[in-house]
Amino acid sequence: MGDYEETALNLLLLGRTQSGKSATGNCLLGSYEFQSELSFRSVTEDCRLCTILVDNLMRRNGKKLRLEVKVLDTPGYPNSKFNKDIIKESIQKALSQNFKHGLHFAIIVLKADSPLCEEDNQIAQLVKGILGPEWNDFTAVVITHRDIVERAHYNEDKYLQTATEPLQRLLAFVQNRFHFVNNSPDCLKNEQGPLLQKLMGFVRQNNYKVLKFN
Ligand SMILES: Nc1nc2c(ncn2[C@@H]2O[C@H](COP(=O)(O)OP(=O)(O)O)[C@@H](O)[C@H]2O)c(=O)[nH]1
Ligand SMILES: [Mg+2]
Repeated sequence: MGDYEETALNLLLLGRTQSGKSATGNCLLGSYEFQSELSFRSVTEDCRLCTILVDNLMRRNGKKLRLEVKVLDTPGYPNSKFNKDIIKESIQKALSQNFKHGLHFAIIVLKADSPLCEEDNQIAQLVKGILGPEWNDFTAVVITHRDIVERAHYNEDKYLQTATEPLQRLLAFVQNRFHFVNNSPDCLKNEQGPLLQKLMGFVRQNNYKVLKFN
């Protein structure tokens, strides 16, 4: 135990149905814990927590860092079955049950080829409703389906220049904390490290602050 420095990374996944929330959860965990599949309706009906220990990500203070990654997956929003109040209530309950030491980041998951429009910018409203007035200090954006972007021969920066006004505003609000992932099955292991390292960088920039509930 003395060989390791231990730290936690507590994350909440939010986004539309089929944006790739559960697949991003699996990428963060480096294994297939969450059910992720193609569907016309919302697949994930309840909030679900998964935890994993990651030992080989980085070093801190001359010791290996042992990272306890906790990921809370949530039903898609807007949802084909439940209204906003029910979704919000179930997420808030799960947050206070599972993250007693606080949350590092809520991650808004967006699919690279689904533009964030004014009408469906409700996701930012939901995050605000759940996290409160400091929401933008504790929010990051993960853009899935990077493979689509690559197939179109865009690099990430050039692709973001094509982003809609609501997405550009959201990214500015969250101080440009974003990361592109490719959650295709053969990429899971390669994508986990860069994603976790990026998030740990955001945590450091935030001076390891957490958002507490209750
Ligand atoms: N090609 C590709 N498929 C993805 C990616 N992320 C998610 N998917 C697929 O998109 C579908 C929906 O993903 P899922 O994680 O279930 O979405 P959720 O409803 O937001 O939880 C699944 O078939 C995933 O395999 C990605 O980065 N690239
Ligand atoms: Mg899901």
